Amino acid sequence: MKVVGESVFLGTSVNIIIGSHLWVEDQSLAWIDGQVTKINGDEVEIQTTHGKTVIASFRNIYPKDMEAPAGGVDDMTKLSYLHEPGVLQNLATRFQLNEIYTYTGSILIAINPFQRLPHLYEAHMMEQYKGAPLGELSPHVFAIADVAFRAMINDGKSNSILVSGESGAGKTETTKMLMRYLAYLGGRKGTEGRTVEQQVLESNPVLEAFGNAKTVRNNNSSRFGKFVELQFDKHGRISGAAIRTYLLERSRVCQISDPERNYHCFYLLCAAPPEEIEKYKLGNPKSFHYLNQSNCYELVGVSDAHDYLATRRAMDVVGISEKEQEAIFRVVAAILHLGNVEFAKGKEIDSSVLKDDKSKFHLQMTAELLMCDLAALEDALLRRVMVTPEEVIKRSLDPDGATVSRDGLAKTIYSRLFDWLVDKINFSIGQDPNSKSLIGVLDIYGFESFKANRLYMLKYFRINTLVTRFLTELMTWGYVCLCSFEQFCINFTNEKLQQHFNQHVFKMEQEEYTKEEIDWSYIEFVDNQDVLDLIEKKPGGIIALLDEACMFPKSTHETFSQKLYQTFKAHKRFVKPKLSQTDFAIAHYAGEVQYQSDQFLDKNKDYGVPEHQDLLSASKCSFVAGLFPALPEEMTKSSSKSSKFSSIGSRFKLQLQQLMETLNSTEPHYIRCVKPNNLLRPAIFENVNIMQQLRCGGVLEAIRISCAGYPTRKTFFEFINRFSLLAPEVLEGNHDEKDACKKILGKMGLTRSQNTRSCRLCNGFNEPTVTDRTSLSRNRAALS
Ligand code: AD9
Ligand code: MG
Repeated sequence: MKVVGESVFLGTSVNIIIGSHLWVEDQSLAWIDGQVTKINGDEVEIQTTHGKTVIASFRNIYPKDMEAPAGGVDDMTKLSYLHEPGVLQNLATRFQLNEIYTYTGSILIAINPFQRLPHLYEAHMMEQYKGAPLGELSPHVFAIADVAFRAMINDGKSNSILVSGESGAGKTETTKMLMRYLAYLGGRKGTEGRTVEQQVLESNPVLEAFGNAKTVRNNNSSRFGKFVELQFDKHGRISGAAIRTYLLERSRVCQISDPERNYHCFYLLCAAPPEEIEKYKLGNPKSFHYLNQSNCYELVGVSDAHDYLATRRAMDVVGISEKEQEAIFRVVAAILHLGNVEFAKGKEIDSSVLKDDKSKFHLQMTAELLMCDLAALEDALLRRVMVTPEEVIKRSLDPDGATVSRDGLAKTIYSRLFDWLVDKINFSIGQDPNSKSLIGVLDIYGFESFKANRLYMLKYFRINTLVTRFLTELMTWGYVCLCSFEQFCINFTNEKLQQHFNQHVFKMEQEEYTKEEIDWSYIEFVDNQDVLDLIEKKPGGIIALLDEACMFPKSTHETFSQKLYQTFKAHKRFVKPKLSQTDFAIAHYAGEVQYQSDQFLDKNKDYGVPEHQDLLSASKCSFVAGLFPALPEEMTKSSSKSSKFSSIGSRFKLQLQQLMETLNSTEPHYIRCVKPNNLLRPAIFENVNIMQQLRCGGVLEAIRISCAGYPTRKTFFEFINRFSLLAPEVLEGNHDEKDACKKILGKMGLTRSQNTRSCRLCNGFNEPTVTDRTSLSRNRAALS
């Protein structure tokens, strides 16, 4: 047949003829396949398999591999044509067969099946993956954990596994699976009692009860980031662990939007056995303001009563005593009662009083449960101490001010409680000071570009519930973007992790080739250092300017936004949206995100209200007092009775820096979780949605590099160590390692021409310019 056109993809030329099978872009399906029926100059007419006739230019069509295996390939680098539609098609084919895991080189892509697939995780599967070389068995999280474990044992180096993906993509489930497998490898078999690994595993349900909630994207969404460090002794047994958490979403404690829920623990406690309900004067969750802002109380397939008991059992395992558990749930109950305290206008201007007897009852319950003084609690909610150069005065708060004070107290108590749990778990699991190697597992929120709070909209747009519901719906589907400070921090995290990914996969790869003088057609990637500078540079970055604004009493979000516009008017990653005077947008690596600055100042301030601090540090309950340790005298003196400002943004930045330092000292492994649909249902594969996630996660770039590069490297010495048994004679009197390696290869009949390979990303074939060191590694596979 006559060749009449040529398409170029990823640098490769492909001939197009009438009848060629192709992929062409489609708005609703991302890619659609079809056959060429006509060619007119630069354009082709395609009859798609969906019965459409489409005209497309050569630039926008990609060849379809008609010989691709029916079940897809388990490693994308094995695809004959490496392009977006090929990758998508491969994932879709596998997903249909419930093959949810696929490699792209050494990166694992995990598509959330939204259904239990028990056969994948049974004990015999763990047995199978133990020690199996990567790629020998079907792709699996166990295989990645196994590689990390072997690398740690063999090289004595710390490893980390970074699990990423958007909300609901399956990060936490994947993390739990990884930890189960590592506990299996590094556990003490047959040991009685609470072992380190049991405690590590049981820390999950405890932290989930207090740090997870139902959101529109995930019924069990982690509202905090988590890095679990498993420490191993020299025999490869788990000898300690440390859990670090990041940025718990505090606002959820007092503000939820339909159809989301507050943290699970509140509902669990409301479903506790009757004696406890009676003791804490609880009852129907619908009677509590912090829970009834949403109409969602129950989760399909979840029994809160069962989970309450399971959480208590898990608490036993992680070493939280019966007495401490009682105090924890007493504090949870106190927060619910506190939320029901309402305020009305007082006699004096701008003052407030308790609204009614119901409020008085709840205030009394709060004081009883927190074991603090009732009058002091009321005072702490209704009045603020003001320090002027002349005197210390008590200023009354109006009902709005008192409500803010109440919510502030609830948030502070809850976040202290969460931090206490993390500290307690860490303390009781214990650290191994002698451990030389660890495996870190990171489960942290993915990039967010479309989230907003319904209450926020009600407050700021003064629109009715129906409209809000509609807008929420749109936001869920990604059509309306209203991002606030939390998303800013989350996206900042993802920029950091993306840079880590870039540096590891791309830069290091390129540098290595340059060092070895390998002819390497440089693959371009977008470096995001400029976005990071925009956010975190000190001085002058957005976080620094925000801190400055927070410390200056007259600042408002308007003045803060103006400062941003002025400072970054020429920054190519900063955008001032046309239709707003206070929003700003950042061109993130994964796309542009518009942030609403309205609440940035408030959310960045981590007020420690001294009245709240004093009240609770004087609690008769040692647990509650322990959550609010008295500040050292000099600190109390220097700040007098004013609210102390500490910046959440800067603290988070520091935490991230520390995390990056830890990660940089480890050998990383990546798992990219993908959410196949927004309905959270099995067997639905939404092409456009998935394509976007693959782009955001750098998966397509990673495919390019793994395929074009040389993924495994061994030194001559390692090669000889491993393969000299095939030709022991070459070592006799031979002191040149390189020469010895050549001879081993020669004896096995592997000549240099066999060491070169076709590179589907470059034009034609690689020249045999690969250095011996690298080509030897290729032959390792051939030899074994
Ligand atoms: V979030 O950012 O914390 O909101 P994650 O952590 O990415 O999110 P999660 O692991 O919680 O998502 O998974 C969401 C839900 O998907 C789970 O509750 C399971 O119902 C479901 N899921 C995820 N992975 C698997 C799996 N491998 N097998 C079966 C799964 N179900
Ligand atoms: Mg999670």
